[in-house]
Amino acid sequence: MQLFGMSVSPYVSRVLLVAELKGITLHLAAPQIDGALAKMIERMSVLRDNPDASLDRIVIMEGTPFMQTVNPLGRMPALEVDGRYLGESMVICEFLEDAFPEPALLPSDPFERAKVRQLCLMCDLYLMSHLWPLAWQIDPLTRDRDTLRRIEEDLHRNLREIEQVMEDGTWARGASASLADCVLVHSMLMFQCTLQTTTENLGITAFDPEQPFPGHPRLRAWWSQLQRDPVFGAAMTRYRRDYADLFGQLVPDRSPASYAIWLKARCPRS
Ligand SMILES: N[C@@H](CCC(=O)N[C@@H](CS)C(=O)NCC(=O)O)C(=O)O
Repeated sequence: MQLFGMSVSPYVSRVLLVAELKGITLHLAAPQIDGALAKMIERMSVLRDNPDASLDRIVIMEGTPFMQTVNPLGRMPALEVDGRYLGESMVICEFLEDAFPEPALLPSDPFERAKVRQLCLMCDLYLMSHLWPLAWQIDPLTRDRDTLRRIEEDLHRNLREIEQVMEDGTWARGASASLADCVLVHSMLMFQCTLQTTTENLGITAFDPEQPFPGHPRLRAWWSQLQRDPVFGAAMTRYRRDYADLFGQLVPDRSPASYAIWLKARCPRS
């Protein structure tokens, strides 16, 4: 089995973590990624010379003929299984759960299974929807304090809602790691890494690396316990390193202005 995508994608890294917990060997392939990165760097230099240049929407692998063959949306991840392809990270995670039941990452009780799925869906549908609007606020030229405050309020509301579905203890739900932990941890990391590219985390305290999740004690306890777990802790370190490597390639001077150019090159607002 091969997984197509890059580990900095929280959708890709959740699948990698599920595979690791189950002891499955999953080869990670990032087809055409070097060409796509070179193209991105070229687009960034066009934008630096001509900030008003209008560029088509391109994202790292989306739209490449290969990715569209393996996933109609052209998005990562896609999983290859005996020459067949599967898209959507949650579907891939559940496929791995069905095909490799041990150790179980969904509880056996149907209601509890549903609660784990509820957490995954809440994360993808609501929390993750704030990521790009937040990233756009990194551009100091177009930053809008009101928008930023609104996003922060929404984030705290979503975190509170997620916390209400979680349980006290080491894991998000139940007595052992589940799909919910794999999904939540990488989404939270993506927010944290994105905000850490800015000074003072853009003033958003929710994902502060030193004091994360203020006002969300259950999430806070969960996060610190996960960091101490050998598999989750190592996955968190790996994700942070991979994000820093990619960001370092694309925005070597790490300035907010260059980051804004990167955003524009990656995902121009039409
Ligand atoms: N719902 C999808 C979302 C996947 C997704 O949006 N992936 C992003 C990367 S984080 C992507 O492939 N974007 C296009 C690109 O970067 O080329 C899933 O869970 O698999």
